[in-house]
Amino acid sequence: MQKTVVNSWNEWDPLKHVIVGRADDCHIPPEEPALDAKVPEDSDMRGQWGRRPQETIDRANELLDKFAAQLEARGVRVDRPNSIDHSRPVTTPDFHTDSQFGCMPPRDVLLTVGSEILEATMSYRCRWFEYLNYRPLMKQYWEEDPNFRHEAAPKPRLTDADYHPDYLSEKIGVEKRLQWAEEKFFVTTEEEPLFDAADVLRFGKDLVVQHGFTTNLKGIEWLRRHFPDHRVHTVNFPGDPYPIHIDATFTPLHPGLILNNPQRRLPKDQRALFERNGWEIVDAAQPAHNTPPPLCYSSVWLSMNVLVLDPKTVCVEKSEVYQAEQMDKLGMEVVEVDLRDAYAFGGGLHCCTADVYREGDCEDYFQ
Ligand code: ABU
Repeated sequence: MQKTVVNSWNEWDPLKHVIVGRADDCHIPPEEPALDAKVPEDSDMRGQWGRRPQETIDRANELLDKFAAQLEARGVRVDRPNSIDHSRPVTTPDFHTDSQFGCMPPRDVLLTVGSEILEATMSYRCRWFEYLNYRPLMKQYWEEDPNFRHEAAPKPRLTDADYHPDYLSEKIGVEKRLQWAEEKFFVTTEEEPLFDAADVLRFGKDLVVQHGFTTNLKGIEWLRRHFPDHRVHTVNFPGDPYPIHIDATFTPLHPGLILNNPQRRLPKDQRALFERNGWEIVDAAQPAHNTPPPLCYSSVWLSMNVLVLDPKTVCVEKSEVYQAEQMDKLGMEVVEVDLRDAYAFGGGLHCCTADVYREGDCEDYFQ
């Protein structure tokens, strides 16, 4: 096998090497502040925790394996994580939680910028050790690629001071949540830097980062200082009552074109950066489903959580027929991937992957 080279500067250049997650030993973690804030109030997940049913793990793994084989058939090298024991509790001097989460989805934990893979701080206690699922791969890449920079952001303490108690109430209501989103009052406080990698979109020299439940302003400032050669832009989406991870909200397809979640509304002043540089922001098609599948944290907008293989080719979940139709109209070749039964394990096609190598260099798309 060819030796690894780590290189990826954006979300659309030709993909040649990727990590695809596994559903092995995935758990629904016990209640904790940041996680509870994300679970919708009418969700079937409220009050449940423990190892996910084996038949759902097997089914999700079957789909993830098939997706990996589809990518390999298109010439993409695929690596898979090594699951740790997610039933083990996490205890630090600052907190305790009775189980962990899983090795899905890698996009939340690993941020690839050029020749660097950065392990995010994370903001859920149950995800504190999640990077360990990927350490065998990081070790291999480090040994094979002399230019690979393996970095880890400072582990956060995740004491109660990291979370606003207002979000701990059983019934908040969507109206109140939307008001808080408008005011940029999220469950995480500014106690210490926090970010999930899936809140970051890479546009070459520019990194666009969502401020929301899983990434705070200090986390964004940490990224700014860590990547001094990049411009880091903060965005937020006041139409999202449960704002975590930017990749079901704002999806660049190739230079000049972004899909936008029509419900979540990027504010006008934040659109300006894209519009004055000639980028078109197109509202995404409606999702094909009215509800997420059972025991799923994510919203129906996983429809737009697509994986771009190159500027003309995109993987779209098979049942998301409206999204596929829109991609076709936008001139993209659509690769259908059956993944809906794996959504519950942490997301869609973009979520369940993490870039290792895309062709191309760091370009400057904005002024
Ligand atoms: N991890 C992406 C989930 C975003 C959403 O629920 O819309």
